[in-house]
Amino acid sequence: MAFNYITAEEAAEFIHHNDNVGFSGFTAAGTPKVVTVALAKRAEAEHAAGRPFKIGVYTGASTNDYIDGALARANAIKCRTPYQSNKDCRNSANSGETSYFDMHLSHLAQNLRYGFLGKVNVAVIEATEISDDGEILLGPGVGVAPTVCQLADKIIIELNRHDSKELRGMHDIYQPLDPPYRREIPIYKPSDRIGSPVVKIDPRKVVGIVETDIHDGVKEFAPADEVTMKIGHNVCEFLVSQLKAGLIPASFLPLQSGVGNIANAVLGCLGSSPDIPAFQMYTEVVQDAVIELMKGGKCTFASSCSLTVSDAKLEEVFNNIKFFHDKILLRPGEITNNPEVVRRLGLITINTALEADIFGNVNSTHVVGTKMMNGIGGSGDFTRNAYLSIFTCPSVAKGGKISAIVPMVSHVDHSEHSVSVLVTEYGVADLRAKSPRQRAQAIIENCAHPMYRQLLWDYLKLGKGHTPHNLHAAFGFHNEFNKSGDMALTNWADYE
Ligand code: 0RQ
Repeated sequence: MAFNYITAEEAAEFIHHNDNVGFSGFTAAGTPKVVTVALAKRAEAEHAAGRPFKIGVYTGASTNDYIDGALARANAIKCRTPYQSNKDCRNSANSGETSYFDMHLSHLAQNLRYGFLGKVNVAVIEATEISDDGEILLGPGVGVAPTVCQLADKIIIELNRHDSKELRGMHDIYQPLDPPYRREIPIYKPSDRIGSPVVKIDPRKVVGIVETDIHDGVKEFAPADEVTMKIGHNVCEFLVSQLKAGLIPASFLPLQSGVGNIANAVLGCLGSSPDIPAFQMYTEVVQDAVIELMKGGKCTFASSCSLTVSDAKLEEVFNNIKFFHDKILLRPGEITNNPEVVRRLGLITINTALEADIFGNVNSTHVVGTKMMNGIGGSGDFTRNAYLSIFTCPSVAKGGKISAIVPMVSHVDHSEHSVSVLVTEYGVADLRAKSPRQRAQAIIENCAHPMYRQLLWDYLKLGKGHTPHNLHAAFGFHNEFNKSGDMALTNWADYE
């Protein structure tokens, strides 16, 4: 079939007010880059003419400024899920302008298929290649692309000449059947290939192809600082102790690691530890540190939803494609984050908390209980089903005025039942087989910043019962921060 080659502006005309639009990619990797910018301009023009123009935005995870930034600034997002990390999109969610609903990443594809989120009208897909009979070779991020291609009436392709065709063979595209017909997902080790190297679509749905030549623009991470290095060492020492105690099999288990500076530093430390054996990863994001671990032989395989690596690292991967090609598989988020597979493979999961309470509940999303930061992302998919779920965070934020260890979290993403281990730069609290009082002791002693320890001990004295909370004082730290801007000034006498 001969496709229509069109401009981004022409492509944007296929998207109407109130449409739900699904996008390819995961983080910035493999995410469309020009149609949404044209769409944002169109929305601005419609608004200027006094007409409404907003769309629903469904993606694999966070995107790039071309989607979340451009559309949020144009006030063109009606609803948004499952995850974002863009300043303008965050502001739009926090002001209530955008209806953002924060969702486990593994749920999105099936919730779309079940019809829970309404009709998907249009899919905008970044492709490296498309064949006449509708086989799409995706770029370095998969996300929810196969599902939105299946569900949408219209498909717009951004054919990105920048992506290397060497990616062929690195994707593993598989969609499970829906209940009551679903079977097990036959992944028994991270490298098991179960699907197709391409997304197969009905070519008649393609309304146009827009050619681009733009890189993903993933930024390099900040070099690890003293705090992130200490967190990395603490995680590493803990895992070594577990190996020595026989609580992790000697051959080790596959790792999942979140994104960000802390995750990067933790991976770096695992890589340089002679006591950690070579391992595989079953994760959602391959970031720069994983490429380094592969080069050093420490990470032998990674199953991921994206190659979210800096431009220089991606270049390096393509320049050494013979080495990397059989060490990476890129799959849909529904598979990379699938609870069934996570539980079967026995993952060691490492994610980041904004705050944790002294009983082990974790808040990954809400600043002081109300303001959305990014979203739960894949952290819940992995944490709830892990062999060993670890959370890391610096003990304080904002120069010490915020303690990351609080009496009660101001929002719960991961409950005490799913969190096995908490790690800060001060140490490790192993929460397994501990009562709430014992957990509080471990967390205050090992993880809290010294300047907050006495305040936390004093809080415990105010509580009663199995989980010794004092509901009057439980948000004392947060109340004090809202009042004076410094949690350290909390005075429990105010609550007696
Ligand atoms: O703010 O940048 O203004 O200084 O939060 O904190 O310590 O740099 O850590 O970048 O890893 O982000 C939880 C948000 C951590 C992230 C979160 C402030 C702090 C700083 C960032 P500044 P750090 P990170 C895989 C798994 C959920 C999704 C997930 C996240 C900023 O890891 O979104 O895990 N996780 N996905 O100063 C107020 C506190 C704070 C605080 C830190 N208690 N109160 N502000 N900050 N603690 C990925 C995917 O799903 C794709």
